[in-house]
Amino acid sequence: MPDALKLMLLFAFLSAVTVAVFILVAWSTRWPSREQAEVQHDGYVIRGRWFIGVTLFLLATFVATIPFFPYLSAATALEPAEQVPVIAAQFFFTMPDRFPLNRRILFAVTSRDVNHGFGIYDPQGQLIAQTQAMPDYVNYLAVTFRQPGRYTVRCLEYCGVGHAIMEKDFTVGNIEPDNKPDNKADNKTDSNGNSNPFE
Ligand SMILES: [Cu+2]
Repeated sequence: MPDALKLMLLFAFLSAVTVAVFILVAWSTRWPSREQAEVQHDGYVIRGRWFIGVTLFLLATFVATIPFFPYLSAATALEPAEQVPVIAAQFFFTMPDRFPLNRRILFAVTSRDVNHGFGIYDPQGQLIAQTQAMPDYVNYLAVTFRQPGRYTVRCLEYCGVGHAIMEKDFTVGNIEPDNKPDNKADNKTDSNGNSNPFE
């Protein structure tokens, strides 16, 4: 079908709808008019039912989506976390190069100078977690890495001339989890024998 014909048909259809609406309105005025109080009463009834319907709908939606709230999983998945200090500074991050798989890591993020961002990107380049690095303040960010590979931390807040190159790579891989994840004070080395300078 040529475009011109399509346009013509569309125009004819919309015209027909418009004319039909006008006819409907004209026709509706043939009924005897109603008292204002009566119309108002009907309106209030509709409004009351609408209010109950919307309230029930919102309540049901709220209840049905509660399992998807991040707060719940954060509160229930309180397996022991390995706390890892992160210090941001113009224009680098001081933090370990390797992290274990499937282990809850609690990043304790602060800054040495100005405000920075601390955004973790997975191997596909998607942002999976982020917080702020602030001077004289520690923000905690819990992350469990479920996928091995190369991750990148990027500063997400403009912090000076070197902001654009402020990033840090780290590897998530098969580091043997130790048997005392909740007592890191006794365990200053990882499975490779490297000591963590922040512990
Ligand atoms: Cu920055």
